[in-house]
Amino acid sequence: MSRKKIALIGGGQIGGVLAQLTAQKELADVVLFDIVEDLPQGKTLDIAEASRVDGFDVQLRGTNEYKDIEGSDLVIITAGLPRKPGMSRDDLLTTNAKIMKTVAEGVKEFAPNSIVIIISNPLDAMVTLFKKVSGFPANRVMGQAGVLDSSRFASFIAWELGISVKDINAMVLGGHGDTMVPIVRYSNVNGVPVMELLERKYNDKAKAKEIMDAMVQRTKMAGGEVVKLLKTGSAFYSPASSAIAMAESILKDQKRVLPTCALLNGEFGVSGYYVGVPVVLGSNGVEKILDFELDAEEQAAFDNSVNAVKSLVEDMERLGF
Ligand code: TXD
Repeated sequence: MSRKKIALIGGGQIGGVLAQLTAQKELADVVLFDIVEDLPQGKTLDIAEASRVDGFDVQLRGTNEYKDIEGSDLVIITAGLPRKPGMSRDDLLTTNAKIMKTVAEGVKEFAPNSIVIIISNPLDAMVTLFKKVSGFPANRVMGQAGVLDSSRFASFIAWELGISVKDINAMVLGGHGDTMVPIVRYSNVNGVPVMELLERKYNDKAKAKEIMDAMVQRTKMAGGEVVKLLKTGSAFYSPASSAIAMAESILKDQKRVLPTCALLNGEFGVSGYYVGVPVVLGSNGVEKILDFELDAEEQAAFDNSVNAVKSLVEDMERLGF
């Protein structure tokens, strides 16, 4: 059996870590594409030269030409610019939409059978645009946000309880923005409800709620918290790890259930929009969306998040995309 092939479009901060993790896990051969000359070639050479130390046997190649992504099973897209001082949301939307359009055209031409995971921001709009331009079926176009947002939420819960993060189950649904919806009701430590543990820890229901509300708020603002510390860019280790978890489930047909930005067709009461929901990821990409009943408060928060996604998509259409 020949090795799988991953194309990484965008060789910046996240793209570099994606290449390294793919190699270290021996998931697939890697082609790292960027429009900046020599950058992807330099990064892949650097990573490849650690192959003896790390003990991996995959090929790594940097390129500035789309034809090199030919035959890719999976494509992960990070191409795009982060917001700079003085740039409006519309400015960023226009710039990144232009980039995403050219990327979608390149992927459509040279990797027409690939499964695609998009990471570029504004996420929900970029996934929508890629789908529109490529014409790929919905099961092959998805976005990464929920794995990261959920991992952040789980980390905060683990730190608060002083318990291994491995045993925390916490899920964040909705769009990738301030309106995302951490699902508190089902957060648990190997089945034990987190809220009950907090109530016992503080022996006070109101205090437990206050602590949970703060963790929910921190989860929603977690991207900004990292940006503020880094000053020159946004989070890149954790977004890369999150996309790799999705990639691994797809390439190895693990059928893991991961929160994924997927096109809804009636699930959670929504049709025709990309929103974060629990998804079974396997060799066919988005194989199934796991719909379940939200309570009134969760549904209201989810609908609010969907409205934010809708207005983002409308803004993009208004700008001509
Ligand atoms: O969870 C999530 N979805 C996210 C998303 C979490 C954090 C950051 N997220 C977004 O990912 C972020 O707002 C950006 O839109 C992307 C990529 O973040 P990264 O930190 O990797 O950005 P960089 O370092 O600026 O890298 C972007 C690269 C850079 O090397 C550019 O030269 C390249 O994109 N680029 C292009 N590549 C290919 N094709 C075109 N047209 C192109 N234009 C720029």
